[in-house]
Amino acid sequence: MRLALVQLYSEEQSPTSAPYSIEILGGHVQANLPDWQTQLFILDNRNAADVKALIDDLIAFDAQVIGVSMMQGTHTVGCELLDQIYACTNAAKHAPQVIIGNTLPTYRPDPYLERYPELLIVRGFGEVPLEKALHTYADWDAQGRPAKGLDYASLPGIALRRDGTTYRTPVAWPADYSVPARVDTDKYFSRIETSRGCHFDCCTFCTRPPRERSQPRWSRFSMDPIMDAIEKLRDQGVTRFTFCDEDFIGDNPEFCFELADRLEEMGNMMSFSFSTRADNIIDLKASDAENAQRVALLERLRDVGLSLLFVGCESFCDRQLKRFAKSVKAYGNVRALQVLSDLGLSVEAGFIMFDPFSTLDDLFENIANLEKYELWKVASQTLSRIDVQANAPLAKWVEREGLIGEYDVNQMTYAYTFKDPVVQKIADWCQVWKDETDNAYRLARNAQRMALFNEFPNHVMEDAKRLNFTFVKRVTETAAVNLDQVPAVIAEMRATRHEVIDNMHQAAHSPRVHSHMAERLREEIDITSALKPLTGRDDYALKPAT
Ligand code: B12
Ligand code: SF4
Repeated sequence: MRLALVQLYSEEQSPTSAPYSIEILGGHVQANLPDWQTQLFILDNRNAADVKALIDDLIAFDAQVIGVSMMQGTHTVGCELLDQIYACTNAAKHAPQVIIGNTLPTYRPDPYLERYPELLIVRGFGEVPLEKALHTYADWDAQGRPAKGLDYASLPGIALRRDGTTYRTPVAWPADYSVPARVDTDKYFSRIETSRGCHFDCCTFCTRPPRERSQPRWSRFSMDPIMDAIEKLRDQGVTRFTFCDEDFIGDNPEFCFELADRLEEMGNMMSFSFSTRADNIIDLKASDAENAQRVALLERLRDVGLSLLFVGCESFCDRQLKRFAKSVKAYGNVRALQVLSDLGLSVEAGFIMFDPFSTLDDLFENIANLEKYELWKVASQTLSRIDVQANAPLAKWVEREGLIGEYDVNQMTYAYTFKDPVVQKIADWCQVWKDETDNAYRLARNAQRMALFNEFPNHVMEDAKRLNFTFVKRVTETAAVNLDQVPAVIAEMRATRHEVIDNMHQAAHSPRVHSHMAERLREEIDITSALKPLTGRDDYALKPAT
């Protein structure tokens, strides 16, 4: 039996971002269904010719089941692929069963089921539903080749369409971690997980996996398969990886202490990063003893290879944090970043300047804190606006306030207008500036992340961050007094930014990043520079002044 798993990419994902959804599913099938031969395929829509080439590969492999992973940004390329798969195989007596999963079909299955009625959709975690679907397929196959449109309705974690009605079953949590089947550890930056879900489960802008009331918010995998996955990477010569858990520390730091012990026993020479929230570093509501334990954990992890932390701060303004329901205060975010700095750990802080309800006072508060504590140096970006994602509580709120705009099927987000018209103008100016500079910024930032901030010209990113922060600060200060003076400020800033952009390009080219990955970043620069010229737009004065 043959299973093909395809990972789709869009411009949003770095070309070095691992095809981890299919790596983990491939690993799971290999471990649990030895009768199935699994092959992993990549379709990167930066190269239009790939769809035809992939169809040829799939036909040559003669897959009985084709699984396609459709994360945000991949709707268009995904439909192109599905159209071609069905066009090629519909006439066949035994067409392959196509299964799609990941964010887009999980939250919005109907458009896909309407267009492709024989499709099976997996909602949320894929391990259990895919395994059961393959069992079901194989059982039917044993009784003679299966007919089209098998009935998978009793499987967990799926959506399918019968007689014009969509049926959904509850998401299925995997029993344990499956050691991923890696595609190419030289080309892609490897990911590992220790848990699924998020025990905080509170933020209004976040789309969490669909879950029943009776289901857990967060669950930790067991230690052994995680260590197996790490050892396998080490044996392949990998020196850096990231734990991509949504909530790595979760509500059992004890596990992380044990993980540190196991890494030490292994004689770990690899460095790693992970993401967490500020209150998992310092919780202002907790006792000193509890906080001392948090710091001790970070020290322990640092000593066994932790080099970089992503902290989801999101804001340094209490009113905005309340809107985001982060249940963290601005000062809590600041303290957490100070603690990490004292520990000598590199940090990137998630930060979102604009949301639909931002006021000028909110912007000034964020700007003041970014400046006072020099947080602009660690903020991932200071020009960003929040994504209003389908199915997130924020989307309903924005809709209720009459601010919601068009739905983007690719990104699974809604356009929106800002409640305050001056903030709208500032956010639009920042967006134009970001569009012009973001290509270089994202490439260099990805390179810096992959280097885990070591052996990388970090001063280049600091210059870029200073430039962006100065931009948003000056535009906000000027707009608050006189909107008409903003275009002159922008023109002045544009005249000074070339060197910073050139340096980012050079940094992303840096051979110090990682030879193969740097090569792929170079390709990305060449492709995207051709598509989107970095400079040359002159419409600042026109755009937000309506
Ligand atoms: C690495 C990462 C990124 C990277 C790479 C993106 C990628 N997906 O490769 C980058 C930095 C580009 C990124 C960007 C963004 N990200 Co991100 N990212 C992650 C992160 C940390 C890890 C992803 C991962 O490897 N997950 C683990 C794997 C195993 O899960 P999975 O891919 O979902 O696969 C499982 C299922 O979906 C399913 N499945 C998937 N494919 C298939 C296929 C088949 C056939 C089947 C049967 C099943 C199946 O089975 C898999 C195993 O259970 C997650 C957090 C997390 N832990 O998930 C956030 C996360 C996915 N990101 C998120 C968001 C919001 C974003 C951004 C929108 C942020 C922003 N505002 O810019 C952008 C979107 C950019 C885009 N258009 O893609 C959200 C998504 C929320 C949602 N809507 O579901 C997450 C969950 C974080 C969060 N809680 O907010 N991200
Ligand atoms: S944003 Fe992070 S902390 Fe908040 S609910 Fe989502 S995963 Fe959890």
